[in-house]
Amino acid sequence: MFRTSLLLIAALIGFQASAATQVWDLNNSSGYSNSLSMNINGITANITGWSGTGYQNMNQAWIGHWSSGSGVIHSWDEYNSGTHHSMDNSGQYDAMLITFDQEVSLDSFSIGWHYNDSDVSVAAYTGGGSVSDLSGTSWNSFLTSGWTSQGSFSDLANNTYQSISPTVTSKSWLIGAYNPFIQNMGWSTGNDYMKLSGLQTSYSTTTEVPEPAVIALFLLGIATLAGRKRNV
Ligand SMILES: [Ca+2]
Ligand SMILES: [Ca+2]
Repeated sequence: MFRTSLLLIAALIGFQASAATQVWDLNNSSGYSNSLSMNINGITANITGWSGTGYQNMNQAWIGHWSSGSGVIHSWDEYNSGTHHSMDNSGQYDAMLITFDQEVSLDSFSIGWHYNDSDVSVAAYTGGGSVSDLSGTSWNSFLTSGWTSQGSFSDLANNTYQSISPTVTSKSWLIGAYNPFIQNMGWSTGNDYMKLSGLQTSYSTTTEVPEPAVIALFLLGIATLAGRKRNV
């Protein structure tokens, strides 16, 4: 009886879901670094750059911070060769690995600058846990290493958030210049040059919402029944 009552009380407690959202600003002009760390309301994001030709293992690249967004630079040649200081797919496929300290939904992103074409691929790590190093992975083995495509987006406009509609939440996300190894859309490659200027993430919070009046009435009923039983 007591156990059944507890279960019934639990059923009367509601759960109210709400979403906390975060906007990560990748516009700054601090130069370039091995990684970029940010914190919003206790959530941390660590961003690293990765580049690879396709069949060889990727190498970590620098993140370049510019006033119109951040780019991925995998060599001094790239640093010094104009448009390649962006996140591009000319020569090598560049991408940013964003690792959060909790599972989030990557809901949208924006670019602040592009040259020529502006096509992007997005993936989420669905292998459990998180990933902060892609050095043992090639783009060719990417989808068999726990990563799942979350869509490709073409002809992006500057300073406009593009929705992603992800199918999962994850601690690790990847966003890169259009990459057919992530999702083959048949689009042109070698001509996409972009700087990533912003990310929007969210996570859901659930709060227990007891319904006091209903529970009080229910407990009163139980007490009355128990009293009757004793009196029999
Ligand atoms: Ca680059
Ligand atoms: Ca393209």
